Amino acid sequence: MNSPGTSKRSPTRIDRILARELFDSRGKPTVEVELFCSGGSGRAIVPSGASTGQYEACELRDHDARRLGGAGVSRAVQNVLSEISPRLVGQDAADQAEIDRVLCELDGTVNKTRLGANAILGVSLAAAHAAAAAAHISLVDHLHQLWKPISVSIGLESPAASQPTLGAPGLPLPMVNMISGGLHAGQNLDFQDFLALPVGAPTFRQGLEWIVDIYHALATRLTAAGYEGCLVGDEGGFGPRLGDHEQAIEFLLAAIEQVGLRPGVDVSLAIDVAATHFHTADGYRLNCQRGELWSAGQLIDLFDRWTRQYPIVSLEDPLSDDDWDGWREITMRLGGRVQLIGDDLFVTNGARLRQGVENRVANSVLIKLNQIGTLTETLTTLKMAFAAGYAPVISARSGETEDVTIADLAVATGAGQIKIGSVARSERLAKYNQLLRLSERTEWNTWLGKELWRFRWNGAG
Ligand code: 2PG
Ligand code: MG
Repeated sequence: MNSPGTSKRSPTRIDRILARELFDSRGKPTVEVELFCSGGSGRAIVPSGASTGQYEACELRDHDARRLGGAGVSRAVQNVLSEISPRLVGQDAADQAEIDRVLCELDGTVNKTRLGANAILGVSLAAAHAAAAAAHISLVDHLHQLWKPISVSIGLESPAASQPTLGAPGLPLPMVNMISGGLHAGQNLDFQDFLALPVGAPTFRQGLEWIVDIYHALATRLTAAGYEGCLVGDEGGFGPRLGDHEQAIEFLLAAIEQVGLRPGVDVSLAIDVAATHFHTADGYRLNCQRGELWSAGQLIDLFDRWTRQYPIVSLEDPLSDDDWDGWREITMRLGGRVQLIGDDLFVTNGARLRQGVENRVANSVLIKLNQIGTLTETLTTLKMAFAAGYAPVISARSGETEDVTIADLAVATGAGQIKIGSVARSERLAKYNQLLRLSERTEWNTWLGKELWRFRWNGAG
């Protein structure tokens, strides 16, 4: 019994919240939040994108040119300390929905421009880590408990949504960046990521080992061909100055074959086109094509041809985030046989995803926590994707840290796919390594990659 005058305190009661400015994998300042409950503490570091969509939640930076090129996040840190902390101390960190509701209400803007989505997400995720620690359970267990009861109805449910395996926990198929262009590598390729997917692997670990072998074979081939094979982009993928996009695809296919694997059967390809960043008022400007302006229709024709000619099973942001007509057309033409992922298009935002479902645009959605700014909103968008039959892909950002939360999130929600970057650089490997650790536990090690039979390429469409 408690002595008079004291009441028994819940282990998940928030006692204190700290925040600090740290640095991400590009050497840019970012926010870390550390949240202390009576029974345990947790912390989270917020990532940052380069090819960001215009509809993303606000990443609050200082814009004070006297320090760190204006990229400092001391205002966001201060917002955690002086506004968010006093409001949340005493609350229950285990009640994630309430924490996130309070955070959104306190901010009071549509895109979290007042306090900053970087401040808000840091607190939201640190609360989840602390609640798990205070309850003496792992983060993946805690996230699964948060995930299960979330229910959404968008009135557009697909029959696929009733499949029992969807959203059950398990290990995701990794979509691994091999060759980088666009804003991530600074060389001449317009399209951002050329990725490999170990769709025929019998286990997650085997799939990752294949990818590591392919990565090293690719380095050797690029170097032998006179390209700077070992220079890597922001996500650890190689950034050679190739002549055109087809060359990137051919190099990747040759590397897959070199290690004894079958393109399209064991390992398929994906491209993150990231078209928003080369879209102009007049059309899509392609440096690879001597600066020519292409229409959406011409790009769609190209992707139609490539997805018949090569084992490419997934295209992300093939058109820009405002090109709804182009998106509708590509979905009509390719959507029945190719995964079409909306990243900049949907920005993990439930309202934009709903608009996509209503307009029959895309068939898959990229999920990035910092595009929307709280864990609860992220989980809700993810549930919405399942309900609509849109395949979700959990994704890292090009600016990352040692924080591995997304690995646990992908397993806990059974999202089915994860995109972390390449198999080089520790901010990427930290997350793959966490997935390998989780693969040792029977309750989490269902290999969802095996169920993605649709990613086997049949060469014709
Ligand atoms: C993307 C991501 C990750 P960024 O476009 O999907 O590859 O890049 O974080 O720069 O938006
Ligand atoms: Mg993208």
